[in-house]
Amino acid sequence: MTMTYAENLDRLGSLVKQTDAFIDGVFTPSVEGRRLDSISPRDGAVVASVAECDRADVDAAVRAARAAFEDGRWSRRAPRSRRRVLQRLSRLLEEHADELALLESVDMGKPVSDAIAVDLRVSVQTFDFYAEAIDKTYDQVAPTDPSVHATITREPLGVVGAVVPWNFPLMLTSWKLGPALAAGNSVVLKPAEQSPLSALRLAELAAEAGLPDGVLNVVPGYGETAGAAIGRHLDVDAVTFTGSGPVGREFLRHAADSNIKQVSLELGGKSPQIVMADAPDTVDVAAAIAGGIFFNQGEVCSAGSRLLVHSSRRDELTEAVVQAARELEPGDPIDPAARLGAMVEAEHLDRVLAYVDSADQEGARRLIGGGRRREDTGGYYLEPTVLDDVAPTMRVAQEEIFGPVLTILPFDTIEEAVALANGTPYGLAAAVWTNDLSTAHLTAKAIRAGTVWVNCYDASDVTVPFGGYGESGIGRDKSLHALDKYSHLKTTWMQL
Ligand code: TXE
Repeated sequence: MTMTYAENLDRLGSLVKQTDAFIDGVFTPSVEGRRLDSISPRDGAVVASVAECDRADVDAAVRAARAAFEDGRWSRRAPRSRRRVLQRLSRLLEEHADELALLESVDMGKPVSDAIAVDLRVSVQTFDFYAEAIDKTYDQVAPTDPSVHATITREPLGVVGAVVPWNFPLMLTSWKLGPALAAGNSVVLKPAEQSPLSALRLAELAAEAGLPDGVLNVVPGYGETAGAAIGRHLDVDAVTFTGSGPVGREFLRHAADSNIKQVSLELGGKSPQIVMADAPDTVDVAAAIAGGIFFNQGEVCSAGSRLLVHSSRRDELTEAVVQAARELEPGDPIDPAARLGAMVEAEHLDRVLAYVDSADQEGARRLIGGGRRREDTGGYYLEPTVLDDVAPTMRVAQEEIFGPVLTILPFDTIEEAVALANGTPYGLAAAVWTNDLSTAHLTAKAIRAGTVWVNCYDASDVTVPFGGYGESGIGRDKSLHALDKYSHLKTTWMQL
């Protein structure tokens, strides 16, 4: 990354290139002509006015996606040919990484350095991975009686509706689009109303890469209108969603009430970071724990929001984590020096502040944070916050806050730690810090979560699945396993 703060400020005026919906290969206003303002959390100013799609636009997008799917312009292409297009898209994302990172940062408030180092790097890798995978994936012949020949082949599902949130707009989009497109599906994508810009630019780059018209359609709009229209649509074969639990439930209801479309859900968590008595050096652990909760302003589904600490390590670790929080000052997200950005929108900032208030009222002790910062900018900045004396039943210990708020709960035995770790309806991720091999293995096995980190936090790679147990959702993103959720398995019997 070579960008400077001054250059980024300079580029803002000419940054936004596409603001209309993308349907059947054409950027187009919404049918009703309505528009929604995308507000930048860095200063509360309007970044762009974007087409606000509703049911009629979703209908048009699904029609285009269906037509593209049925005529085979993408779905029946040789996998090798799909590979080339997706690889070109990956190269284009790489070439435009600075621009896309800045767009992401302005639109939703994350530090631009993180957008480069994480969001763009991962998006590029994700398209590359599925491009590379798709012409190396073989179908199967079943080990049946020799008098018959039974094959198990994969077929694309058809039209996939992808509804994504605002915390990693481009990265989560690539987690859905990579495998869905590689497998031959057509997609109707609804970005979050808070962060529609990178998806529109992605669509433009996909067309430049050679993705045929109609295969990827982008319908910016609100959840209750455009999102629900995707969920209820009779001609959408599957919905892949990342977002809140209540909306995940809505999609299950929509599927039941419409065409039993396949639904996969990634719904967040309340992930524990368990520090055993024999954990490694406190300074290292504290730095990782702070990163695990404060990265991306805590607006991370796998944020390590509960620190479960053995009583013997409590005082030293608490002090070190508070010190790490003290060193993290929110800054203008488009300044490459910023390590902590702005909360996505005013309503969300209020929601997080209300959680901190609830902790005060329920008797938790605020060690640091909980206050707004940089209010004079008009942006939505919040100090990193650490809460001690948290009881497992408090709201801040049970519910996803989705902000830079760490809760501390002590324990005395490993059994107690595991019970606390498993004591929420979620099961997305967890970390265990210990120098004892058996403790590491036994705890990792006992925790009900889709990902368990040992002596690290947030380690991530496109090669491993990501998703949750319990109310954290259904299905997995990433890895070769994600191809399964965008493919039908067909059995064909031949009597010989
Ligand atoms: O999520 P929503 P919000 C959690 C996190 C956060 C809370 C609320 O705890 O504080 O959810 O965030 C679309 N039918 N996560 O309100 O509403 C919406 O337009 C169809 C966890 O932003 O779930 C957007 O595109 N779609 C999380 C997407 O759903 C609907 C990431 C997500 O918005 C809809 C984000 C409806 N009725 C929030 N209502 C994670 N798992 O990482 C909304 N949408």
